[in-house]
Order: sequence, then C-alpha cells, then structure tokens
Amino acid sequence: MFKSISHIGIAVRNIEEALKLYRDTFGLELGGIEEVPSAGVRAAFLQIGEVRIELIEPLSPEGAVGKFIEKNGPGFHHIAYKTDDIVKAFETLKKSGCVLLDEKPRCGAHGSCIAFIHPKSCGGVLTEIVEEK
Ligand code: CMX
Repeated sequence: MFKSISHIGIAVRNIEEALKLYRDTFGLELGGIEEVPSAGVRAAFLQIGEVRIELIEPLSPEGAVGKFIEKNGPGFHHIAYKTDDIVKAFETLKKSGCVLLDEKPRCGAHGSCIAFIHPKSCGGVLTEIVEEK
C-alpha cells in the first residue's frame, strides 16, 4: 500500500525557534512556511533526501497540535506515508478495522489529499496517508 514516507510531523511551540536547530544547525533546506487554518497550524517543511520534516506550530491551544503540546510538550507528532491511490488505501484501511479520523480523504497542504488514522489503531503512532499532487 505504501512505498515511501512523505513526511514526519514534529510539534513545536514556535517555528522560528525550531528552525535554529533544524535549518541552521542540522542544515536542512527550508522549503517554505504556510498557515493551514483548517488544521489549526502553521507548518514549515524541510527537505531531507526524499522525505520532509514538517514542523507544526499550533495556531491556538484548542486545536489538535495545541492540545498535544499542552499534554506532552513538543516532540514527534505523526508519520505520513505516501500512496498512489488514497481512495483505495482509505477503503483498505477501513476494511482492515483501522479507525480513520476523517470520513473520507480531504485536501491538505500543497494540494495533496490526506487522511489520518487514529494512533490507537497504529500502536500509538498518529498516522497520516497522503496522495501527493
Ligand atoms: N500521537 C500519539 N498519540 C496521540 C497523539 C499523537 N499525535 N495525539 C493524541 N494521542 C493520544 C493521546 O495520548 C490519548 O491517549 P490516551 O487515551 O491513552 O490518553 C488519545 O490519543 C486521545 O487524545 P486526546 O488528547 O484526548 O485528544 P483527542 O482525542 O481530542 O484527539 C486525535 C486526538 C489524534 C484524535 C486528534 O489529535 C486528531 O484528530 N488528529 C488528526 C489531525 C491532526 O493531528 N492535525 C494536526 C496536524 C495537521 C498537519 O500536519 O497539517
């Protein structure tokens, strides 16, 4: 179903602060920063090989990432796998008993289609599936 990783999401309190480590010290290339109000976050994408690191900063304490940071502090938030056919992957996951957090695939960053799987269905790891444009 999956052949590669799209990105790894890391929850941060402040993107500019986090860039001091990821861009300035680790030397990763910053692709851009965008606000995604529908997800309640600002997100910075940094390329490393074929994979991107997504730094996610909450826009409010009430959103998914705001709540996550409140409870756990900053850190690893989710992993996103690439699929060529998100509708098929979505249906296969549903049939296998995974709890999908979206009723159907929806639009995410960069015009891609995404859906989330509940961490309880993935051994404690919040998991995203992505069909990139
Ligand atoms: N990774 C692993 N476990 C997580 C988690 C995460 N990122 N976020 C929450 N959990 C766990 C909690 O620890 C908690 O576990 P326990 O019941 O054992 O205590 C359980 O899930 C429920 O957590 P909660 O704090 O009560 O939060 P909610 O149930 O309200 O929401 C979740 C959790 C995963 C359903 C919600 O965050 C969600 O729908 N996430 C998908 C969308 C998302 O995260 N968007 C932000 C990123 C967007 C982007 O990258 O652009």
